[in-house]
Amino acid sequence: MTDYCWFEGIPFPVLGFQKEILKEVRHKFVIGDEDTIILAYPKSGTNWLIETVCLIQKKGNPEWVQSVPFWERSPWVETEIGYQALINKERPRLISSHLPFHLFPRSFFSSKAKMIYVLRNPRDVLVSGYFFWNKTNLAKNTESLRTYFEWFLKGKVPYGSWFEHTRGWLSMRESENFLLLCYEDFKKDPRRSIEKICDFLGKKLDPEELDMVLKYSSFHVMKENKMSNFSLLNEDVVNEGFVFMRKGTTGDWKNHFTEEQVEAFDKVFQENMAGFPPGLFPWE
Ligand code: PPS
Repeated sequence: MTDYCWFEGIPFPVLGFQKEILKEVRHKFVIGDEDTIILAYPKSGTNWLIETVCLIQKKGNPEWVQSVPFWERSPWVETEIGYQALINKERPRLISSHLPFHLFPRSFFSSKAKMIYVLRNPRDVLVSGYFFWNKTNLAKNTESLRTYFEWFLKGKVPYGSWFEHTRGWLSMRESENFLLLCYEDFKKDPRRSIEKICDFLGKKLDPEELDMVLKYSSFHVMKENKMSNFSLLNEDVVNEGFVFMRKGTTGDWKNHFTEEQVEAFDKVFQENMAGFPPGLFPWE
């Protein structure tokens, strides 16, 4: 694929996106108070969270996550298919999105809908994105991590700049209806993160139910679940060698960045994120 679907200066994937729909999503889509939204910059753990929330809703019973693809359980509001599905879906709805703050449905900002936002070390997001987008026909491909690294720092990757995206959404971190989760914390202590999500959503699970949520949302179980591991994606979207459930670890960037890239990344991070308390970013 050669380019993107550009909307308001943000590059979106070329398949499944339309400017008219992106516009409509922002201005016309109505989010209800009872809806739950899962939001993340791409490659931050969105699908892990979708699986977890679905399992929490079913008290750990895996039947739903094993029989319905994740994009039907929690459609992406900004995609053509997801938008249509959500308009016709009964409420309360689970809604996924990677949209930046300023392009998200405006109705959300005057609603009581709950949003869970996942943040991940952008260095790992970069590496994950490099391996993902290059094996799809959704975005501009590059064979070299060096080039992808440059595109990422300039925001010339799907959904634009990580820095702008993150700054936008972090502005909501004190809001009552906003839960900030970190991929790294989720990895370190998944039980604690699941408990946090349950508290936020007002769901009470007994210890056995929580064990089931832990089990069925684990990397290895999700990797085998064809409703969650992207193996149902059409061949016109993905290329040979595509693996969605790639590593599921923290710090993989250390295996890929050169010393020069480590320094260049730190510099851009400092320039862009200096105003935030360092404790917000719990990664090494
Ligand atoms: S997407 O395509 O933008 O919606 O991708 P997203 O789901 O946000 O992120 C994909 C990365 O999340 C990892 N992943 C997990 N890690 C740990 N545990 C579980 N259960 C899990 N499920 C998905 C997935 O492997 C991608 O990260 P990388 O680093 O590429 O492995």
